[in-house]
Amino acid sequence: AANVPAAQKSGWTSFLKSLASFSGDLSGLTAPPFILSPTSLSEFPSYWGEPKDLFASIADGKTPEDRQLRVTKWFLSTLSGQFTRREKETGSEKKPLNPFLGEQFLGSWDNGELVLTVEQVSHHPPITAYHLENKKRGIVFEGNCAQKTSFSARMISVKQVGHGILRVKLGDGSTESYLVTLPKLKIEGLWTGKPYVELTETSYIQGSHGLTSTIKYSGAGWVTGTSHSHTTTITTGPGGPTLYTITGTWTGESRFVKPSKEGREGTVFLDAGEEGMREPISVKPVKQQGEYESRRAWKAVADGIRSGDYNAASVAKGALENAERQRRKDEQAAGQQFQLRLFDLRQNDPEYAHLAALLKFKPEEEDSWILKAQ
Ligand code: 0T9
Repeated sequence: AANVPAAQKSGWTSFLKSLASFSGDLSGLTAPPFILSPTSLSEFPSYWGEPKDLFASIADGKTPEDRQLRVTKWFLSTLSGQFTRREKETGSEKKPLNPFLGEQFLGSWDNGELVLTVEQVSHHPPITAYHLENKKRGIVFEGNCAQKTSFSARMISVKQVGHGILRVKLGDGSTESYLVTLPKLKIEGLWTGKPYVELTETSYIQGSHGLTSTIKYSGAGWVTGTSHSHTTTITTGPGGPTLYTITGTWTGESRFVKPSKEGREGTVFLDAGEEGMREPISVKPVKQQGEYESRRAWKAVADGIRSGDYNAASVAKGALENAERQRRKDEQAAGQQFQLRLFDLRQNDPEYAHLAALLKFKPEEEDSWILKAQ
């Protein structure tokens, strides 16, 4: 484990051992300091908004097919922010802070043209709800995200539980919607102390007009293969005739290949590596934040991690966690339940049922609900 600081080698080994005998929710495991991130998982939905111009331009699509291409392009362009940038910036993936129940992350882009609202709606297991809206362009992306993790063959496998629904208001006043399912991921590089993410299997984007994007992920294998690759097809429904095939990497260039219509073959669909295509979210200074806002609540912990004062970080984290446990106890004693502040839980959402049926997708029980912003 060449990348593990000498003093933390035994801590890392015992962390890996604890992983081997653990599955489900990793958030509670104690990891050695060098692998801790000062950022809470509640901030991660901001990756959906970073390619803000591609998100806004979905509304410029003239036909269902044009909009399906635009939604697919926006989706692919979020992936390098979601899955490789942290590793690139800090040398490895790190363990994010585990959001407390009711934790909020609020921010915007372009002076409030695009607004993100996030609330942690469950602590155990961790579930995050988000709402991203460009009011001017009439586009909303809303969803929830949880993870199921297991450990096998030297890596962590993560199934993302949850989905998003994108809605776009059309010129005639009607609304088109898109179900966005989430890829599975593997966390590799654990034994060398330099964890990184690779995506696997397939995710989908199902439009209410019937078109389907199928995104197949692959990585570097033993012998062949390029990291962070995908092949995406756009078909008239699941398994239907192919209109477009796009292949490349979700960190760099993707091109149209055969079969694709309209002489697009060979042309560039997206360069996800293009500078300036993703902009980080703007968040109020901590001093102006509300008491449930992530960066304010975690400030002492994050400061400790950033400055290497792990003792201060762990004392602050303990204090936050104790206060949370006490809140739950108080609620229980008063016969109350924690009330969400920003989202409502909706079961049996008809729009979701409709899109899932188009995709011939049988949602699991835990994924059959959605959270809507209040
Ligand atoms: C939704 C994303 C998700 C969250 C993270 C698995 C993971 C927590 C969930 C799925 C976002 O839209 C996309 C990106 C990265 C995912 C994280 C990567 C990761 O390692 C963590 C897990 C919980 C760990 O921290 C594992 C332990 C750690 C030592 C490995 C670095």
